[in-house]
Amino acid sequence: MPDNCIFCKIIAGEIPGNFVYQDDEIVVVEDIAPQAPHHYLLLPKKHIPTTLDLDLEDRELVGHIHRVAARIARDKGFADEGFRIVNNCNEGGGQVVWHLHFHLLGGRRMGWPPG
Ligand code: DGP
Repeated sequence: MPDNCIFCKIIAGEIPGNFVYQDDEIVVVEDIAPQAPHHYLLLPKKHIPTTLDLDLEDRELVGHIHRVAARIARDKGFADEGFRIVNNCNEGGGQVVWHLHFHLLGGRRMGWPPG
């Protein structure tokens, strides 16, 4: 685990996070700066810096993340109205934390195109 990775520290319980789900592969926490009434971060426990660093062996992990996102949207009651799953990749894509994560946003109408 890299010393300076804030998401690795949340996963390890070294800094606090509001966990809504976890299993052997991933954790889901509330985003510290929510951009929608529901805003969760889906984090693989494995440290992967960006989408560009995904290996063939991570195929199931990424699928699992999306299935868990759908389950959370259903469980929290905002699946039917619609939601968004976002991955920001690299600085130009809006990424500020270098540990792969997917945003799950819901509870309001989403605009398009995104900023
Ligand atoms: P991105 O721009 O895609 O790298 O998104 C990073 C997100 O991480 C951003 O929405 C804010 C969130 N975030 C940053 N620091 C923390 C933290 O310490 N705890 C939690 N829960 N979220 C954080």
